[in-house]
Amino acid sequence: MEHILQKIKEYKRIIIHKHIRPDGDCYGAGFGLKAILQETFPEKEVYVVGETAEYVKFIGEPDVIPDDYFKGALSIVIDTASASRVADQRFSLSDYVIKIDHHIAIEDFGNYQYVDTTRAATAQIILEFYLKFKDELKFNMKAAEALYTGIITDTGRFKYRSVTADTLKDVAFLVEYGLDFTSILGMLDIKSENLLKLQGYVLSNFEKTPNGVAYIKMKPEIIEKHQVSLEEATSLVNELSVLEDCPVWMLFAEYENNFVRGRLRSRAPAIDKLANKYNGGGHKLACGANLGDWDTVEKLLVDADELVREYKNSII
Ligand SMILES: [Mn+2]
Repeated sequence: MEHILQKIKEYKRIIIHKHIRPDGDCYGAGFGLKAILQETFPEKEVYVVGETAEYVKFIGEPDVIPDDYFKGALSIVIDTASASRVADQRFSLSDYVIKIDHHIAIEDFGNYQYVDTTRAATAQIILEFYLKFKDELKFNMKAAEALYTGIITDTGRFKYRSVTADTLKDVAFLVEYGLDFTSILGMLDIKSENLLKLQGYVLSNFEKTPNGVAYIKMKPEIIEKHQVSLEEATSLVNELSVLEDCPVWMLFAEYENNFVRGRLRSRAPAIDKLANKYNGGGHKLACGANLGDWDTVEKLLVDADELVREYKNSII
């Protein structure tokens, strides 16, 4: 972390990169870091690049910057395990690249990497970065709101096993700082009527494998019929998290060029190896998989079903 602070001090222009298909954590960590750096070093230029995400857009608006801004700049890539998932690939034009992440490392990239898989969110790492250098860095309410949003979205509102006492101690700082966490939770819970109806569709139309993998195929025609974004539609994966006999649940959808991806979730058996087999990865209990077509979904479901069968046998 000393090295990261050193590099931040060294560069005049700092560009923060989210990952493609941004989530609450990369938004929160990115805009949280931006707020801290802008508050501390008003003479520096700090940008956050990459796509927008509708449900967390209250945190900040990504910057659109020309190619020549990258020359001589410091790029900080957050919450992204592999180079191909970095939103705005122009980080390769930067002078120095730092990766800050909490995912299981699947690929080395950049000049310096700070990866801590014991942290529930990248936003938590950014908060700890601030707390470590409290005497040198400044903080503001924008940073507090962004980092809190990152932490609660990546922990399912402090529900996942990734939460530790440290997570709560770190967040205690935000509460002491005066953060209105109730209003942030309220903003995150708001859903459009269309999305609420799609939620109803998911609950009525999910399927199950024989041993207990619950899944929903979020086909393009369903998304179109409900007039929601792909991002909103795929955010419904955890609607299936509460089924008593299904410790693993998944959502599949078509992305660009009809490429099928899956969101894989588990409350007990580790699924990261399964995700690796299907060109994906992430955390032990929450992964993405790059499947390509719907036939491959069927293959993954067979493997996932076997994984759940073995898991259920192991606990009897
Ligand atoms: Mn994250």
